[in-house]
Amino acid sequence: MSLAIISPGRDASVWVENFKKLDPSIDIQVYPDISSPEKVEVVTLWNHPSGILSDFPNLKLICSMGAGVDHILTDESIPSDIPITRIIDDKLTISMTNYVVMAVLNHHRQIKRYQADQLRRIWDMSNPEIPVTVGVLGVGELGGDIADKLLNLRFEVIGIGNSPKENLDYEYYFGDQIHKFLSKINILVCMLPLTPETEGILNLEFFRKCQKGTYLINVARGKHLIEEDLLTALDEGYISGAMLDVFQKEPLPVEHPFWNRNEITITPHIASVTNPGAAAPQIIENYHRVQKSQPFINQINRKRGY
Ligand code: OXD
Repeated sequence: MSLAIISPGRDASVWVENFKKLDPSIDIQVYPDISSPEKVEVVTLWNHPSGILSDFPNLKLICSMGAGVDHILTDESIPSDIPITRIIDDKLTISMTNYVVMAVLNHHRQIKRYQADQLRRIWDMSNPEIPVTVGVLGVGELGGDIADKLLNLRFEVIGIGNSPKENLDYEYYFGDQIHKFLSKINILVCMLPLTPETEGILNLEFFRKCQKGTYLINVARGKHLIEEDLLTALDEGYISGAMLDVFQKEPLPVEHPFWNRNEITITPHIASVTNPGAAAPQIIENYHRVQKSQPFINQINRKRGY
């Protein structure tokens, strides 16, 4: 039995090191040097070449190397009965929450305005805070933590998801109440998983339901956003600015119009980066569970897509 690592363009050696530390006996094959595909029962993936998993006739488990699994589910050649797991890790959650808290605070305390004032030596004490109500679109593992932490900082927070939830300390909507949700908030944080239902959800029709001046934070996936619609929504005033960590195409092409828009702050998909040291134990635990035919940890629901 062996574990294959397939993450083209990423350094796999740090993963191998962490896996070996946890289980020195494990046989690991790293793509593209897979010499015995028939021995591979577990694969761990990040942006694998589509279709490649059909090379492994004895595959029993697919592990994402990150929190998201959309990069796996878009490969239609993967048989529907193979379980898929993802990484759930406190460090990932903390980084993501800190990033969003930073983005909310930067907007609320107008850091761009004061940076521009500094350049022009302007001392302007008027209106130092923008009053905000933060809407979190998707309050799962990561979005739920963001909502809780913002609430602890005494922000007004409203969540929305696709199923009813109980015992939340903030107002929560589900189902088709998006209109009501958007009419109450002026910072929108997209934390949705990427599925066929959520792809392109941040589009012009959606933005036109927002209160004028809403600030957008997207740390989920670039494909949630129709990028040219954001430019129109900025021009129309529905969106006043955005902090974006994810893009339709990454790295963001140098000629992309977002680079020239002062209202948009860009970071290069660093909001929350998987730490192999923290993620490896979950993958090795699941590898051992394949050997013992036990249920997996952090398995996603393939029908739901997350
Ligand atoms: C992830 C990511 O899903 O890095 O882990 O985006």
